Amino acid sequence: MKKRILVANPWIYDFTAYDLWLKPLGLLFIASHLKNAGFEVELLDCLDRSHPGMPDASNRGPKRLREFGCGGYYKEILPRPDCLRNIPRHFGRFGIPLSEVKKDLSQRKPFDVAFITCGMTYWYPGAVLLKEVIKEIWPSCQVVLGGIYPALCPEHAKKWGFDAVIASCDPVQVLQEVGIILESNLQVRTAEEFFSTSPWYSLYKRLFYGVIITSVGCPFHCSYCASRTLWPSFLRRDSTLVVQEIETLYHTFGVRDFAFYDDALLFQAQEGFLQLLEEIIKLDLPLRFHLPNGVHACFLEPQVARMMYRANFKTLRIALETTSPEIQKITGNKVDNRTFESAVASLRRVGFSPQEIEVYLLFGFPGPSSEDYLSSVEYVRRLGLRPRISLYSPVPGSVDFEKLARIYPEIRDEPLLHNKIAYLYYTGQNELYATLQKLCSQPL
Ligand code: B12
Ligand code: SF4
Repeated sequence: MKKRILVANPWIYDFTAYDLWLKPLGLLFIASHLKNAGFEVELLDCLDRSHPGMPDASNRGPKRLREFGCGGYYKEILPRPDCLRNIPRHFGRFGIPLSEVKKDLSQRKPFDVAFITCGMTYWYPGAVLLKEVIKEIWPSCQVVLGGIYPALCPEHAKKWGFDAVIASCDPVQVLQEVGIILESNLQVRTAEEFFSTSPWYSLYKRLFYGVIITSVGCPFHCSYCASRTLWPSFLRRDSTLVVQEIETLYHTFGVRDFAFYDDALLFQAQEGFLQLLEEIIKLDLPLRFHLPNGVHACFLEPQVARMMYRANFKTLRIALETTSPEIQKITGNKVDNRTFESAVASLRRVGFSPQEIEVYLLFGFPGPSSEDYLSSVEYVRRLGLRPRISLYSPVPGSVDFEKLARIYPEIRDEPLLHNKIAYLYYTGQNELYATLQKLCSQPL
C-alpha cells in the first residue's frame, strides 16, 4: 500500500508577520511530485487564513493590500525567548491556534511520513513545535524537515530530533533524499524536470491569491543575500506552463491576484518574461500582478515597462537599497542612480503613477552611515516617489553574514538573531530607523 503523506507549513514565530502573498511554494512543488508518484498526500498549512480554525486577525493590514488578497494573521503573544528578552516588542506565534491544529490533525487518518517546510531561518520554533505535535498524535510517523532553514543552518536544524533533515535547495538532491525516505524513485533527474510540474494548489480548499515563479537563481551576488548559495545557477521555467498555472488558478479558485517569487524576474526578459506577458495579455482575464520582491532597475527597459502596464501590474517595487555609489559597488553592483532613474522614467512614461512605484531601501546592513541613509530617503522623495525601508537581517550563506559573525559570533548559533527586528534592536539602530520612518511618512 502506498504511504500516506502529510505536507506541512508551520506557524511563524516573530514580532510581526503579515500574509503578503505568502505560500510554501517549494513544498507545493514537492507535493506535486509525490502525487505524480501515486502517494496519498494531504496538506496542513498553519498559515492558511481560510482554515475553519483560524480566528480573525487583530491587525488586518491596509485596505489596498486586502483588496489584493493579503491580510493579517491571528497572533498569540508568547514570552520572549531568552536571547530576545531585551527586544521591546511583543513576540508571538502567528497562524491557526495550537489547539485547532491539534484538533484538525487528530481528525485525520494516520500518516506514515510528514514533510515540514521552514521558510526563514528564524521561524524554526514553528517547525520544531509542529514535529512535536505530529509525534504526539502518531508516534510512528516519520517527520522530515526541509526548506530554507535547514538549507542555511544545517547543523542547527539537525539538533531537534527530526527523523531526517534535508539541508539543500537543490531540487534533484531534495527529491533523491525524499525518494530514499519513501523507498520510491521520484524520477527527477534535472532541476528543469523538477520545475516542469506545477505546484499542487488544489491541496487548498480556498485561495485568496496565487504565487508563481518563472525562474530560480540570480546573475548578481550581493553581499547581503544568500540567493547564490541556495540557487547557484539560473534556471527559467517554460512560460507556457506558467500561463497555464495562472489560467487554472483563475478558473478553479477565481484567483485574480498573482505575486511573483522570482529573484531575478526581469533577467533576459526577451527570452522569458516578455513572452510570458504577451501570453498573459492574450488571456484577456481580469488579473492583477504584484512584485513583493524588488525587481532589478537595470532590466526594466521601456518595452518591459510597457508590457507590465498592459498586463496590469499593481504592486511594483524596485530594489535601490542605497544611493551611495561606493556602497552600490561594493555590495554587488546591481544598480546605480542613473540606471534607477531611467527605470523610473520608463515606468512613468507608460502610465504608472508615482504612487504605484515603490522603492526599496535597505536599512541596517554593514556599510552605510546615518548620512547615507538620510540622503537615500531624500533622493527617492525628491523624485516624487515613496521609499519603502526594508530592514536588513543577517542571512547565513551571504558575504555580510561572515563579516558580522566576527562581531556578533552568537548569530552563528542562534537563528532567532537573524530576525530583522531582533537584529535592529540588537545592534542599537532602532532610533535611526524610527527617524527615517518618520521622514518617509511625511507628505511628498
Ligand atoms: C519569495 C521570497 C519571499 C516571499 C515569501 C517568503 C517565503 N519564505 O516563502 C516574501 C516576499 C514574503 C519574503 C519576505 C522576506 N524575505 Co524572502 N525570499 C523569497 C525568495 C526570493 C524565494 C523563496 C522561494 O519560494 N523560492 C522558490 C521555492 C521553489 O524554493 P523553496 O521554497 O526554498 O523550496 C525548495 C527547497 O527549499 C526545498 N524545500 C522547501 N520546503 C521543503 C520541505 C521539505 C520537507 C523538503 C524535504 C524540502 C523542502 O524544496 C524546494 C526545491 O528545492 C528567497 C530567496 C531564494 N532564492 O530562496 C528569499 C529569502 C527566503 N527571503 C529572505 C529574507 C531576508 C526576507 C525578508 C526578511 C526581507 C526583508 N528584509 O523584509 C522578508 C521576511 C518577511 C518576514 N515576515 O520576516 C532570505 C532568508 C532569510 C532567512 N534568515 O531565512 C532569503 C533567502 C533571501 C536572501 N536575502 O538571502 N521573501
Ligand atoms: S539581492 Fe537581489 S540582485 Fe542581489 S543577489 Fe540577491 S536576488 Fe540577486
